[in-house]
Amino acid sequence: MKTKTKEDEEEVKGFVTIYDFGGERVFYNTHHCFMSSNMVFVLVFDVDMCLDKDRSIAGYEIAEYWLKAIATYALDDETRSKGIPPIILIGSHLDKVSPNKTTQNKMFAKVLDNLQTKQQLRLIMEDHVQEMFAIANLNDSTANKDVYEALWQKIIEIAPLQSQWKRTVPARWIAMEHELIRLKNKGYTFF
Ligand SMILES: Nc1nc2c(ncn2[C@@H]2O[C@H](COP(=O)(O)OP(=O)(O)OP(=O)(O)O)[C@@H](O)[C@H]2O)c(=O)[nH]1
Ligand SMILES: [Mg+2]
Repeated sequence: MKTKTKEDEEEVKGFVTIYDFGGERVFYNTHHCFMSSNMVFVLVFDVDMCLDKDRSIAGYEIAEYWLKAIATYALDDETRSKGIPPIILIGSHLDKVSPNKTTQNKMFAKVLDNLQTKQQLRLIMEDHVQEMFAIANLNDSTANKDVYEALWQKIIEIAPLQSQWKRTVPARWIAMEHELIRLKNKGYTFF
């Protein structure tokens, strides 16, 4: 991705690594291999599920599980109070809640309020959540282009909240990363 941090700066090319976590319980044991405080978390949860009386408990439990899991990666009180690691919260399935945008936003706010009735979750959200987006038809890749643009902008804006931002790393690591990307682009697969 190309970006610039200041108005008068030249655009620079940056690499973004995206991990899409398997959300099902069976994958929970693998998450610690990938999760760290050096990430921007985009946490997507199903708002319609939280509002559906038959699935509501599970819906809230999933959001709660992830918020608590991410919060364990705050290194200490100081980094936590700075919002490290940062979270962007996304509510999906809003088309199923209502066709009306105002109602969708209202219901998203209601679910967020319900989540925050637990003090522990409220504190986690206050510390780590940097932005929230309510999205309808997330499954339709032709819709919501403006929201996705805003989401990328937000990710860039809060990237400095990653715990290792601007820390020096050995040049050999960068060289190795470039080599891995080169091989991947040539079609090699790694297991
Ligand atoms: N109507 C509607 N369907 C959605 C929306 N977002 C996702 N879906 C559907 O919900 C189902 C689950 O979506 P996924 O993107 O696979 O969800 P996931 O959380 O990545 O699931 P795992 O990878 O299994 O953890 C799919 O059938 C999607 O098409 C939405 O905003 N509205
Ligand atoms: Mg998935």
